[in-house]
Amino acid sequence: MAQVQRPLVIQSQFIRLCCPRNTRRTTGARPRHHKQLHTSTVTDNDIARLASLPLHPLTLADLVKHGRPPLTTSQLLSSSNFTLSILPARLAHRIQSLRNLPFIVVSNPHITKIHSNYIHSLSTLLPWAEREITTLEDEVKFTEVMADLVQTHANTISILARGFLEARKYISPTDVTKFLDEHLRARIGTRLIAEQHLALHFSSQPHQEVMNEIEDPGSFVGVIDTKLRPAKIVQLCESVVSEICELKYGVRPHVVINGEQEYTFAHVPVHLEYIITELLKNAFRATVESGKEREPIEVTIAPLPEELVENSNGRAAIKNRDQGNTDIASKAFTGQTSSSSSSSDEQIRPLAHSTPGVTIRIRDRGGGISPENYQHIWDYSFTTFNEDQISSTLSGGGSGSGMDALNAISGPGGDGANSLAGLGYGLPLGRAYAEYFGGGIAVQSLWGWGTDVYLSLRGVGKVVE
Ligand code: ADP
Ligand code: K
Ligand code: MG
Repeated sequence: MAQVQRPLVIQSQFIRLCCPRNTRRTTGARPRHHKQLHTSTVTDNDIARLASLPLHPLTLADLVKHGRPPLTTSQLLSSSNFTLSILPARLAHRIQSLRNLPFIVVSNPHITKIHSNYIHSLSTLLPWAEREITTLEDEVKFTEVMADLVQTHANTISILARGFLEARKYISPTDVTKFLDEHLRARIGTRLIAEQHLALHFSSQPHQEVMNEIEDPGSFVGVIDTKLRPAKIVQLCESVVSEICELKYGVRPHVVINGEQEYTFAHVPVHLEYIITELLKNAFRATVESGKEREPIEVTIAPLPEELVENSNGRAAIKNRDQGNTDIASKAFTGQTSSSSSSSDEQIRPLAHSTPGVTIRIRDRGGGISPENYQHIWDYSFTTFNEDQISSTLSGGGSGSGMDALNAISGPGGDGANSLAGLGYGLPLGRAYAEYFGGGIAVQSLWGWGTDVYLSLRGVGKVVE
Protein backbone atom coordinates (compact mmCIF):
# COMPACT_ATOMS: atom_id res chain seq x y z
CA MET A 1 0.00 0.00 0.00
CA ALA A 2 1.29 3.41 -0.85
CA GLN A 3 2.47 5.59 1.98
CA VAL A 4 0.29 8.55 2.74
CA GLN A 5 1.90 11.72 3.93
CA ARG A 6 1.16 12.77 7.49
CA PRO A 7 -1.04 15.82 7.78
CA LEU A 8 1.11 18.72 6.80
CA VAL A 9 0.21 22.06 8.11
CA ILE A 10 2.87 24.54 7.36
CA GLN A 11 2.56 26.25 10.71
CA SER A 12 3.47 23.04 12.42
CA GLN A 13 6.95 23.27 10.99
CA PHE A 14 8.26 24.72 14.20
CA ILE A 15 7.22 21.60 15.99
CA ARG A 16 8.54 19.35 13.31
CA LEU A 17 11.89 21.00 13.96
CA CYS A 18 11.93 19.17 17.21
CA CYS A 19 13.08 15.98 15.55
CA PRO A 20 16.64 15.01 16.43
CA ARG A 21 17.91 15.54 12.89
CA ASN A 22 17.03 19.19 13.04
CA THR A 23 18.23 19.64 16.56
CA ARG A 24 21.59 18.36 15.53
CA ARG A 25 21.86 20.71 12.62
CA THR A 26 20.74 23.79 14.44
CA THR A 27 22.61 23.32 17.64
CA GLY A 28 25.71 21.94 16.00
CA ALA A 29 25.72 19.10 18.47
CA ARG A 30 26.73 15.53 17.79
CA PRO A 31 24.08 13.09 16.66
CA ARG A 32 22.16 12.18 19.74
CA HIS A 33 21.19 8.83 20.96
CA HIS A 34 19.56 8.18 24.25
CA LYS A 35 22.78 6.95 25.78
CA GLN A 36 24.60 10.14 24.95
CA LEU A 37 22.32 12.27 27.05
CA HIS A 38 23.31 12.58 30.66
CA THR A 39 20.95 10.56 32.70
CA SER A 40 20.73 9.75 36.34
CA THR A 41 19.05 6.82 37.97
CA VAL A 42 15.53 7.64 39.05
CA THR A 43 14.70 6.15 42.43
CA ASP A 44 11.27 5.47 43.85
CA ASN A 45 12.08 8.20 46.34
CA ASP A 46 12.61 10.71 43.55
CA ILE A 47 9.27 9.78 42.04
CA ALA A 48 7.43 9.94 45.35
CA ARG A 49 9.00 13.30 46.20
CA LEU A 50 8.29 14.84 42.81
CA ALA A 51 4.79 13.40 42.59
CA SER A 52 3.96 14.91 45.97
CA LEU A 53 4.63 18.38 44.59
CA PRO A 54 1.49 20.19 43.54
CA LEU A 55 1.01 20.44 39.80
CA HIS A 56 1.55 23.95 38.53
CA PRO A 57 -1.79 24.93 36.97
CA LEU A 58 -0.77 25.94 33.49
CA THR A 59 -2.01 29.25 32.18
CA LEU A 60 -1.83 30.73 28.76
CA ALA A 61 0.16 33.53 30.32
CA ASP A 62 2.84 30.95 31.15
CA LEU A 63 3.20 30.12 27.50
CA VAL A 64 3.51 33.67 26.27
CA LYS A 65 5.26 35.37 29.18
CA HIS A 66 8.75 34.92 27.76
CA GLY A 67 7.88 37.20 24.88
CA ARG A 68 7.49 37.10 21.16
CA PRO A 69 10.28 35.53 19.08
CA PRO A 70 13.05 36.26 18.47
CA LEU A 71 13.81 35.97 22.16
CA THR A 72 16.81 37.57 23.78
CA THR A 73 19.30 35.35 25.58
CA SER A 74 17.81 36.15 28.95
CA GLN A 75 14.29 35.39 27.70
CA LEU A 76 15.48 32.04 26.34
CA LEU A 77 17.09 31.28 29.68
CA SER A 78 13.94 32.14 31.56
CA SER A 79 11.89 29.95 29.21
CA SER A 80 14.30 27.05 29.91
CA ASN A 81 14.18 27.54 33.65
CA PHE A 82 10.42 27.80 33.66
CA THR A 83 10.14 24.60 31.61
CA LEU A 84 12.57 22.87 33.93
CA SER A 85 10.62 23.96 36.99
CA ILE A 86 7.43 22.37 35.68
CA LEU A 87 8.23 19.14 33.91
CA PRO A 88 9.77 16.78 36.50
CA ALA A 89 6.70 16.86 38.75
CA ARG A 90 4.43 16.33 35.77
CA LEU A 91 6.40 13.30 34.62
CA ALA A 92 6.44 11.87 38.13
CA HIS A 93 2.66 12.19 38.39
CA ARG A 94 2.28 10.24 35.15
CA ILE A 95 4.64 7.52 36.38
CA GLN A 96 2.61 7.16 39.56
CA SER A 97 -0.64 6.98 37.73
CA LEU A 98 0.74 4.26 35.42
CA ARG A 99 1.89 2.36 38.50
CA ASN A 100 -1.60 2.58 39.95
CA LEU A 101 -3.02 0.52 37.09
CA PRO A 102 -3.71 -3.15 37.88
CA PHE A 103 -0.42 -5.04 37.90
CA ILE A 104 -1.39 -7.31 35.03
CA VAL A 105 -2.11 -4.26 32.91
CA VAL A 106 1.18 -2.51 33.74
CA SER A 107 2.93 -5.78 32.89
CA ASN A 108 1.73 -5.61 29.32
CA PRO A 109 4.84 -4.94 27.21
CA HIS A 110 3.34 -1.86 25.56
CA ILE A 111 2.26 -0.27 28.83
CA THR A 112 5.66 -1.18 30.30
CA LYS A 113 7.27 0.56 27.34
CA ILE A 114 5.38 3.78 28.12
CA HIS A 115 6.34 3.52 31.78
CA SER A 116 10.01 3.14 30.86
CA ASN A 117 9.77 6.08 28.45
CA TYR A 118 8.65 8.24 31.36
CA ILE A 119 11.44 6.92 33.56
CA HIS A 120 13.91 7.66 30.78
CA SER A 121 12.65 11.20 30.36
CA LEU A 122 12.70 11.89 34.07
CA SER A 123 16.23 10.54 34.31
CA THR A 124 17.44 12.88 31.56
CA LEU A 125 15.75 15.81 33.30
CA LEU A 126 16.90 15.10 36.85
CA PRO A 127 20.54 16.14 36.37
CA TRP A 128 19.19 19.55 35.32
CA ALA A 129 16.54 19.89 37.94
CA GLU A 130 18.68 21.08 40.80
CA ARG A 131 20.36 23.96 39.08
CA GLU A 132 19.57 27.02 37.10
CA ILE A 133 20.36 27.38 33.42
CA THR A 134 22.49 30.49 33.14
CA THR A 135 24.41 30.19 29.88
CA LEU A 136 23.34 29.92 26.26
CA GLU A 137 25.49 26.84 25.96
CA ASP A 138 23.45 25.11 28.64
CA GLU A 139 20.27 26.36 27.04
CA VAL A 140 21.26 24.62 23.81
CA LYS A 141 21.97 21.39 25.69
CA PHE A 142 18.71 21.68 27.58
CA THR A 143 16.87 22.19 24.28
CA GLU A 144 18.33 18.87 23.13
CA VAL A 145 16.94 17.23 26.22
CA MET A 146 13.53 18.73 25.40
CA ALA A 147 13.74 17.53 21.80
CA ASP A 148 14.61 14.07 23.06
CA LEU A 149 11.66 14.16 25.45
CA VAL A 150 9.20 15.17 22.76
CA GLN A 151 10.56 12.55 20.40
CA THR A 152 10.56 9.76 23.00
CA HIS A 153 6.87 10.24 23.65
CA ALA A 154 5.81 10.83 20.06
CA ASN A 155 4.08 7.46 19.64
CA THR A 156 2.66 7.16 23.13
CA ILE A 157 -0.95 7.09 22.02
CA SER A 158 -0.75 4.22 19.58
CA ILE A 159 1.43 2.24 21.98
CA LEU A 160 -1.02 2.76 24.84
CA ALA A 161 -3.91 1.89 22.54
CA ARG A 162 -2.22 -1.35 21.63
CA GLY A 163 -1.49 -2.10 25.28
CA PHE A 164 -5.03 -1.48 26.46
CA LEU A 165 -6.45 -3.48 23.57
CA GLU A 166 -4.31 -6.46 24.55
CA ALA A 167 -5.15 -6.03 28.24
CA ARG A 168 -8.86 -5.45 27.72
CA LYS A 169 -9.82 -8.61 29.59
CA TYR A 170 -8.28 -7.23 32.76
CA ILE A 171 -9.61 -3.69 32.89
CA SER A 172 -13.06 -2.29 32.24
CA PRO A 173 -13.69 0.19 29.41
CA THR A 174 -14.74 2.72 32.06
CA ASP A 175 -11.43 2.39 33.87
CA VAL A 176 -9.49 2.61 30.62
CA THR A 177 -11.36 5.76 29.66
CA LYS A 178 -10.78 7.24 33.11
CA PHE A 179 -7.04 6.52 32.99
CA LEU A 180 -6.59 7.66 29.40
CA ASP A 181 -8.62 10.80 29.84
CA GLU A 182 -6.41 11.92 32.69
CA HIS A 183 -3.19 10.68 31.13
CA LEU A 184 -3.76 12.12 27.68
CA ARG A 185 -4.99 15.46 28.97
CA ALA A 186 -1.89 15.72 31.13
CA ARG A 187 0.20 14.77 28.13
CA ILE A 188 -1.29 17.61 26.11
CA GLY A 189 -0.07 20.08 28.73
CA THR A 190 3.36 18.53 29.12
CA ARG A 191 3.96 18.48 25.40
CA LEU A 192 2.72 22.03 25.10
CA ILE A 193 5.28 23.22 27.63
CA ALA A 194 8.15 21.31 26.04
CA GLU A 195 7.16 22.22 22.50
CA GLN A 196 6.68 25.84 23.42
CA HIS A 197 10.27 26.02 24.61
CA LEU A 198 11.49 24.24 21.48
CA ALA A 199 9.50 26.51 19.21
CA LEU A 200 10.72 29.62 21.01
CA HIS A 201 14.30 28.35 20.77
CA PHE A 202 14.10 27.58 17.07
CA SER A 203 12.14 30.63 16.07
CA SER A 204 14.73 32.73 17.84
CA GLN A 205 17.39 31.24 15.61
CA PRO A 206 15.33 31.02 12.47
CA HIS A 207 16.22 28.49 9.88
CA GLN A 208 15.69 29.84 6.40
CA GLU A 209 14.07 26.73 4.95
CA VAL A 210 11.43 26.77 7.65
CA MET A 211 10.85 30.48 7.56
CA ASN A 212 10.29 30.28 3.80
CA GLU A 213 7.40 27.88 4.28
CA ILE A 214 5.58 29.89 6.89
CA GLU A 215 3.21 32.49 5.55
CA ASP A 216 3.58 34.92 8.38
CA PRO A 217 6.21 33.93 10.93
CA GLY A 218 5.42 37.13 12.83
CA SER A 219 2.02 35.74 13.80
CA PHE A 220 3.58 32.98 15.91
CA VAL A 221 4.39 33.02 19.58
CA GLY A 222 6.06 29.66 19.90
CA VAL A 223 3.46 27.04 19.03
CA ILE A 224 0.59 29.54 19.13
CA ASP A 225 -0.48 31.14 15.88
CA THR A 226 -2.17 34.40 16.72
CA LYS A 227 -3.68 34.55 13.21
CA LEU A 228 -4.81 31.02 12.70
CA ARG A 229 -7.38 30.67 9.94
CA PRO A 230 -9.64 27.65 10.60
CA ALA A 231 -10.75 27.47 6.94
CA LYS A 232 -7.16 26.92 5.89
CA ILE A 233 -6.69 24.09 8.37
CA VAL A 234 -9.90 22.49 7.13
CA GLN A 235 -8.59 22.60 3.55
CA LEU A 236 -5.27 21.07 4.52
CA CYS A 237 -6.90 18.31 6.56
CA GLU A 238 -9.41 17.67 3.78
CA SER A 239 -6.66 16.92 1.32
CA VAL A 240 -4.97 14.48 3.69
CA VAL A 241 -8.19 12.70 4.65
CA SER A 242 -9.31 12.57 1.00
CA GLU A 243 -6.15 10.73 0.08
CA ILE A 244 -6.55 8.19 2.84
CA CYS A 245 -10.20 7.74 1.89
CA GLU A 246 -9.42 7.28 -1.77
CA LEU A 247 -6.81 4.65 -0.94
CA LYS A 248 -9.21 2.71 1.22
CA TYR A 249 -12.47 3.01 -0.69
CA GLY A 250 -11.50 4.21 -4.15
CA VAL A 251 -13.87 7.17 -3.81
CA ARG A 252 -13.87 10.42 -1.88
CA PRO A 253 -16.69 12.75 -0.95
CA HIS A 254 -15.91 16.41 -1.31
CA VAL A 255 -15.98 19.12 1.29
CA VAL A 256 -17.75 22.44 0.96
CA ILE A 257 -16.56 25.15 3.31
CA ASN A 258 -18.88 28.04 4.04
CA GLY A 259 -19.34 30.67 6.71
CA GLU A 260 -16.55 33.08 7.62
CA GLN A 261 -13.64 31.70 5.69
CA GLU A 262 -11.37 34.63 6.45
CA TYR A 263 -11.87 34.44 10.21
CA THR A 264 -8.65 34.18 12.21
CA PHE A 265 -8.03 33.68 15.91
CA ALA A 266 -5.23 32.67 18.25
CA HIS A 267 -4.84 28.95 18.74
CA VAL A 268 -2.41 26.07 18.53
CA PRO A 269 -2.42 24.91 14.90
CA VAL A 270 -1.37 21.32 15.62
CA HIS A 271 -4.28 20.89 18.02
CA LEU A 272 -6.76 22.14 15.45
CA GLU A 273 -5.12 19.97 12.83
CA TYR A 274 -5.56 16.89 14.98
CA ILE A 275 -9.20 17.53 15.85
CA ILE A 276 -10.36 18.45 12.35
CA THR A 277 -8.55 15.50 10.82
CA GLU A 278 -10.33 13.12 13.19
CA LEU A 279 -13.75 14.70 12.63
CA LEU A 280 -13.34 14.69 8.87
CA LYS A 281 -12.22 11.06 8.94
CA ASN A 282 -15.42 10.14 10.76
CA ALA A 283 -17.55 12.12 8.34
CA PHE A 284 -15.77 10.68 5.29
CA ARG A 285 -16.04 7.12 6.52
CA ALA A 286 -19.75 7.40 7.37
CA THR A 287 -20.52 9.11 4.06
CA VAL A 288 -18.76 6.52 1.92
CA GLU A 289 -19.94 3.51 3.90
CA SER A 290 -23.54 4.61 3.50
CA GLY A 291 -23.04 5.06 -0.22
CA LYS A 292 -23.56 8.81 -0.12
CA GLU A 293 -20.20 9.91 -1.49
CA ARG A 294 -21.90 12.23 -3.93
CA GLU A 295 -23.27 14.26 -1.03
CA PRO A 296 -20.85 16.95 0.07
CA ILE A 297 -19.63 17.24 3.63
CA GLU A 298 -20.43 20.75 4.72
CA VAL A 299 -18.08 22.63 7.01
CA THR A 300 -19.35 25.91 8.40
CA ILE A 301 -17.07 28.38 10.14
CA ALA A 302 -19.17 30.43 12.56
CA PRO A 303 -17.27 32.93 14.70
CA LEU A 304 -18.81 33.65 18.04
CA PRO A 305 -20.07 37.23 18.26
CA GLU A 306 -18.18 39.39 20.78
CA GLU A 307 -21.31 40.14 22.77
CA LEU A 308 -21.70 36.48 23.60
CA VAL A 309 -18.56 36.61 25.64
CA GLU A 310 -18.55 38.11 29.05
CA ASN A 311 -15.66 38.26 31.45
CA SER A 312 -15.93 37.21 35.01
CA ASN A 313 -12.89 37.11 37.25
CA GLY A 314 -10.63 37.22 34.26
CA ARG A 315 -12.11 34.07 32.88
CA ALA A 316 -14.01 34.38 29.67
CA ALA A 317 -17.42 32.86 29.81
CA ILE A 318 -19.51 32.13 26.79
CA LYS A 319 -23.15 33.04 27.26
CA ASN A 320 -25.53 30.61 25.76
CA ARG A 321 -26.80 31.76 22.44
CA ASP A 322 -30.37 31.45 23.57
CA GLN A 323 -32.15 31.76 26.86
CA GLY A 324 -33.37 28.21 26.79
CA ASN A 325 -29.87 26.84 27.07
CA THR A 326 -30.55 24.34 24.35
CA ASP A 327 -27.98 25.47 21.83
CA ILE A 328 -25.73 22.52 21.29
CA ALA A 329 -22.84 24.63 20.01
CA SER A 330 -22.89 26.79 23.13
CA LYS A 331 -22.98 23.72 25.29
CA ALA A 332 -19.84 22.55 23.56
CA PHE A 333 -18.20 25.82 24.57
CA THR A 334 -19.04 25.56 28.21
CA GLY A 335 -17.88 22.01 28.42
CA GLN A 336 -21.37 20.77 29.33
CA THR A 337 -21.06 17.93 26.91
CA SER A 338 -18.12 16.33 28.59
CA SER A 339 -18.40 13.83 31.35
CA SER A 340 -14.81 14.47 32.36
CA SER A 341 -13.99 16.68 35.30
CA SER A 342 -13.77 20.21 34.06
CA SER A 343 -11.94 21.32 37.17
CA SER A 344 -8.90 19.36 36.11
CA ASP A 345 -5.51 21.04 36.15
CA GLU A 346 -5.35 20.27 32.50
CA GLN A 347 -7.30 23.22 31.30
CA ILE A 348 -5.62 26.43 30.45
CA ARG A 349 -7.55 29.43 31.68
CA PRO A 350 -8.17 31.83 28.84
CA LEU A 351 -6.69 35.30 29.32
CA ALA A 352 -8.93 38.14 30.36
CA HIS A 353 -8.62 39.54 26.85
CA SER A 354 -9.63 36.26 25.38
CA THR A 355 -10.67 36.38 21.77
CA PRO A 356 -14.16 34.94 21.50
CA GLY A 357 -13.60 31.93 19.36
CA VAL A 358 -15.43 29.98 16.74
CA THR A 359 -17.77 27.08 16.22
CA ILE A 360 -17.02 24.81 13.31
CA ARG A 361 -19.90 22.61 12.25
CA ILE A 362 -19.13 19.50 10.23
CA ARG A 363 -22.28 18.13 8.66
CA ASP A 364 -22.43 14.84 6.83
CA ARG A 365 -25.12 12.70 5.20
CA GLY A 366 -23.53 9.48 6.43
CA GLY A 367 -26.59 8.02 8.14
CA GLY A 368 -25.96 9.19 11.70
CA ILE A 369 -25.22 7.12 14.78
CA SER A 370 -27.61 4.53 16.18
CA PRO A 371 -29.00 5.34 19.66
CA GLU A 372 -27.30 2.20 20.94
CA ASN A 373 -23.87 3.28 19.74
CA TYR A 374 -24.40 6.94 20.56
CA GLN A 375 -23.94 6.41 24.29
CA HIS A 376 -20.50 4.89 23.75
CA ILE A 377 -18.91 7.17 21.20
CA TRP A 378 -16.88 9.03 23.86
CA ASP A 379 -15.30 5.88 25.26
CA TYR A 380 -11.71 5.39 24.29
CA SER A 381 -11.60 2.22 22.26
CA PHE A 382 -15.27 2.25 21.26
CA THR A 383 -15.40 1.86 17.52
CA THR A 384 -17.73 0.36 14.96
CA PHE A 385 -14.70 -0.62 12.95
CA ASN A 386 -14.57 -4.39 12.96
CA GLU A 387 -11.96 -6.48 14.74
CA ASP A 388 -10.19 -7.58 11.56
CA GLN A 389 -9.72 -4.02 10.53
CA ILE A 390 -8.43 -3.12 13.98
CA SER A 391 -5.88 -5.89 14.04
CA SER A 392 -4.66 -5.04 10.56
CA THR A 393 -4.42 -1.44 11.71
CA LEU A 394 -2.40 -2.48 14.72
CA SER A 395 -0.08 -4.81 12.91
CA GLY A 396 0.76 -2.05 10.48
CA GLY A 397 1.83 0.48 13.06
CA GLY A 398 5.35 0.20 14.35
CA SER A 399 6.23 1.68 17.69
CA GLY A 400 7.96 4.58 16.07
CA SER A 401 9.62 5.87 12.94
CA GLY A 402 8.03 6.72 9.66
CA MET A 403 6.09 3.48 9.28
CA ASP A 404 2.92 5.16 10.25
CA ALA A 405 0.89 4.71 7.11
CA LEU A 406 -1.32 2.18 8.82
CA ASN A 407 -1.39 3.62 12.27
CA ALA A 408 -4.82 4.52 13.47
CA ILE A 409 -4.18 7.47 15.64
CA SER A 410 -2.91 10.84 14.83
CA GLY A 411 -1.61 13.34 17.30
CA PRO A 412 0.29 16.55 17.29
CA GLY A 413 3.97 15.92 17.32
CA GLY A 414 4.15 12.32 16.38
CA ASP A 415 1.63 9.58 16.04
CA GLY A 416 0.68 8.69 12.54
CA ALA A 417 -2.78 9.50 11.35
CA ASN A 418 -3.27 7.40 8.40
CA SER A 419 -6.18 5.08 8.49
CA LEU A 420 -9.68 6.33 8.28
CA ALA A 421 -10.90 4.90 11.55
CA GLY A 422 -9.39 2.58 14.00
CA LEU A 423 -9.20 2.33 17.68
CA GLY A 424 -11.94 4.65 18.76
CA TYR A 425 -9.73 7.45 20.05
CA GLY A 426 -10.78 10.11 17.54
CA LEU A 427 -13.73 11.64 19.37
CA PRO A 428 -12.57 11.42 23.00
CA LEU A 429 -9.06 12.63 22.26
CA GLY A 430 -10.37 15.32 19.94
CA ARG A 431 -12.60 16.52 22.75
CA ALA A 432 -9.67 16.52 25.17
CA TYR A 433 -7.78 18.84 22.81
CA ALA A 434 -10.81 21.08 22.32
CA GLU A 435 -11.51 21.33 26.04
CA TYR A 436 -7.91 22.12 26.83
CA PHE A 437 -8.48 25.74 25.92
CA GLY A 438 -12.08 25.85 27.09
CA GLY A 439 -13.82 24.64 23.96
CA GLY A 440 -15.58 21.35 23.32
CA ILE A 441 -17.20 19.00 20.87
CA ALA A 442 -20.88 18.16 20.65
CA VAL A 443 -22.29 15.49 18.37
CA GLN A 444 -25.86 15.62 17.11
CA SER A 445 -26.95 12.54 15.24
CA LEU A 446 -29.98 12.30 13.01
CA TRP A 447 -30.19 8.52 12.89
CA GLY A 448 -30.88 7.36 9.38
CA TRP A 449 -29.82 10.65 7.88
CA GLY A 450 -26.53 12.13 9.03
CA THR A 451 -24.46 13.74 11.73
CA ASP A 452 -23.68 17.30 12.80
CA VAL A 453 -20.55 17.74 14.84
CA TYR A 454 -20.01 21.09 16.55
CA LEU A 455 -16.42 21.84 17.37
CA SER A 456 -16.20 24.93 19.54
CA LEU A 457 -12.90 26.62 20.22
CA ARG A 458 -12.05 29.70 22.18
CA GLY A 459 -9.31 31.94 21.02
CA VAL A 460 -6.42 31.33 23.35
CA GLY A 461 -6.16 35.02 24.03
CA LYS A 462 -4.55 38.16 22.76
CA VAL A 463 -0.89 38.30 23.44
CA VAL A 464 -0.19 41.43 25.38
CA GLU A 465 3.21 42.76 24.31
P1 ADP B 1 -13.13 5.54 15.31
O1 ADP B 1 -13.36 6.51 14.19
O2 ADP B 1 -11.71 5.07 15.38
O3 ADP B 1 -14.12 4.42 15.30
P2 ADP B 1 -14.09 7.70 16.96
O4 ADP B 1 -13.95 8.00 18.41
O5 ADP B 1 -13.62 8.73 16.01
O6 ADP B 1 -13.37 6.32 16.69
O7 ADP B 1 -15.62 7.41 16.66
C1 ADP B 1 -16.29 6.42 17.40
C2 ADP B 1 -17.50 5.89 16.64
O8 ADP B 1 -18.49 6.92 16.55
C3 ADP B 1 -17.21 5.48 15.21
O9 ADP B 1 -16.69 4.17 15.12
C4 ADP B 1 -18.59 5.62 14.59
O10 ADP B 1 -19.36 4.47 14.86
C5 ADP B 1 -19.22 6.76 15.35
N1 ADP B 1 -19.15 8.03 14.60
C6 ADP B 1 -18.34 9.07 14.84
N2 ADP B 1 -18.54 10.08 13.97
C7 ADP B 1 -19.53 9.66 13.14
C8 ADP B 1 -20.21 10.24 12.01
N3 ADP B 1 -19.90 11.46 11.56
N4 ADP B 1 -21.18 9.49 11.40
C9 ADP B 1 -21.51 8.26 11.86
N5 ADP B 1 -20.88 7.66 12.91
C10 ADP B 1 -19.92 8.34 13.55
K1 K C 1 -14.64 6.39 20.59
MG1 MG D 1 -12.66 8.36 14.15
